[in-house]
Amino acid sequence: MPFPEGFLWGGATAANQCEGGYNEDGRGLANVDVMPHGADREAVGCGTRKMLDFEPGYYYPAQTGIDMYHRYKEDLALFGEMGFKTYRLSIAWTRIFPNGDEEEPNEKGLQFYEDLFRECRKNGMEPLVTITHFDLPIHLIKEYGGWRNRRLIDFYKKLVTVLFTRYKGLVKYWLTFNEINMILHMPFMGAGLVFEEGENQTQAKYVAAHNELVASAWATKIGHEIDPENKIGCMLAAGAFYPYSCNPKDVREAQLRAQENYFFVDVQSRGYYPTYALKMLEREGIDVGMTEEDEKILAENTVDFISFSYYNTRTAAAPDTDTDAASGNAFASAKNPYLTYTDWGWPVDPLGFRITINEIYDRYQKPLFVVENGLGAKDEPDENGYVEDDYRIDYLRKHIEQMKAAIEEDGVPMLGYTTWGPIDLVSAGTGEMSKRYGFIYVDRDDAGNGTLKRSKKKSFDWYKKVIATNGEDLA
Ligand code: BGP
Repeated sequence: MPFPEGFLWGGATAANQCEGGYNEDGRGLANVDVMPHGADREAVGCGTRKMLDFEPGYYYPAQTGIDMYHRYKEDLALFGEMGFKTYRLSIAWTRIFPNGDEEEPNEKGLQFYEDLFRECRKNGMEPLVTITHFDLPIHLIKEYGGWRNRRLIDFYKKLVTVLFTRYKGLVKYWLTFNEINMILHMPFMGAGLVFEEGENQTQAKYVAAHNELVASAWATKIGHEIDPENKIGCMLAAGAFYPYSCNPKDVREAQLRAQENYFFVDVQSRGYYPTYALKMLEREGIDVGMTEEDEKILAENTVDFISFSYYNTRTAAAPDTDTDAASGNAFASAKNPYLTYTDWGWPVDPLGFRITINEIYDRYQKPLFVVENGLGAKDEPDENGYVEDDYRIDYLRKHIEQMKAAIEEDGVPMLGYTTWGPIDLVSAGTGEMSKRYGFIYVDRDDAGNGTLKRSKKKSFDWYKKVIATNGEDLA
């Protein structure tokens, strides 16, 4: 039997992509709330188009999400029916500290997540909690400049202290920052950075990254002190970089891109800056503001496990090589002619999943947790909301097979696997609803029309069987 006893099968969501209720029960405004659907979303997410409030003429999908704030009992019951052992969700920082720098937390926000965690347990699911999934109180951006300001470390410490204390015994698995490497690609979404004309963006990104890395290490320390049972992990947007060809120039480029990506986890897992990063920062003239205390905190508080999302591999070609471009999870890369592509142009590479798993385990030698994997596709529901989503089943089956091989044949220790978006939700990259990942269909379109009614797709029963057989029956 390849999957270990107690392997945590489940699904993953993020607060801002499903909760809605953006202004209820004292919740404050966050960066993720003001990312509109449509052409300007990317520029806002990248911090080059300043949008710190709702503006007329735009539609903001996070305001309502899929209304999980009000419907979570129904949704968790459906996850429970599929047999989920775990449910990964994130906390909206602004429900706990609406502005981010208050003295006292908002009780209604704390109560909401307490109720939700109890409901998880009632349905047989271990909560897996992302402390920050891209969200940041707008006030911390307006007042402090987002994560480029060291003071955010203290606000984050306060947030995590409140969370670890309040949910002691109720939550054991925690992730500090979702896809921490996303700072480099979507800096407003990943770190609340809005750039001024002519600003050195690389400098701002690495300073923000440093502050998040230090905050993450503090969270690990505080979490272990409050409850030694806590297991605290980091989270990487993963995907191996292939060289476009065996030309050493392409191979070197792939290596550089991989280092840029692994930098974050190198620090979180090993406890110090890797030499290649120190040299790069020196060359670029970047001072991240490392203090002696930072060094000590980083060194003494490395993560317990490594979690990551995997959607696709990337292909790197030497600069000035003439290649077609492919999209992917926030990273543009060269088009790999050996792969097929999704409706959104993302490569599909199940064997790359096994390659990525091995690469990460070789590098860190810590247990792995796959906390996102899935297919964003266009679904055609019938009049009852049923979708014959064989393409989704096929994608997941092929990926689970590769994960199985990584465990069984390569011996990689793995804690669990949560698919992205077990219920349709708002896409982080595009703000669309029509990019669907779920086993459960949600009646809502890209403009916010629809009843929000939930219905099971074909993949619902398939995944239920996969879990019931602990990954033995993938047919
Ligand atoms: C990851 C994020 C998720 C999620 C997923 C799918 O980057 O952690 O929040 O949305 O990708 O991406 P998208 O929603 O753009 O299809």
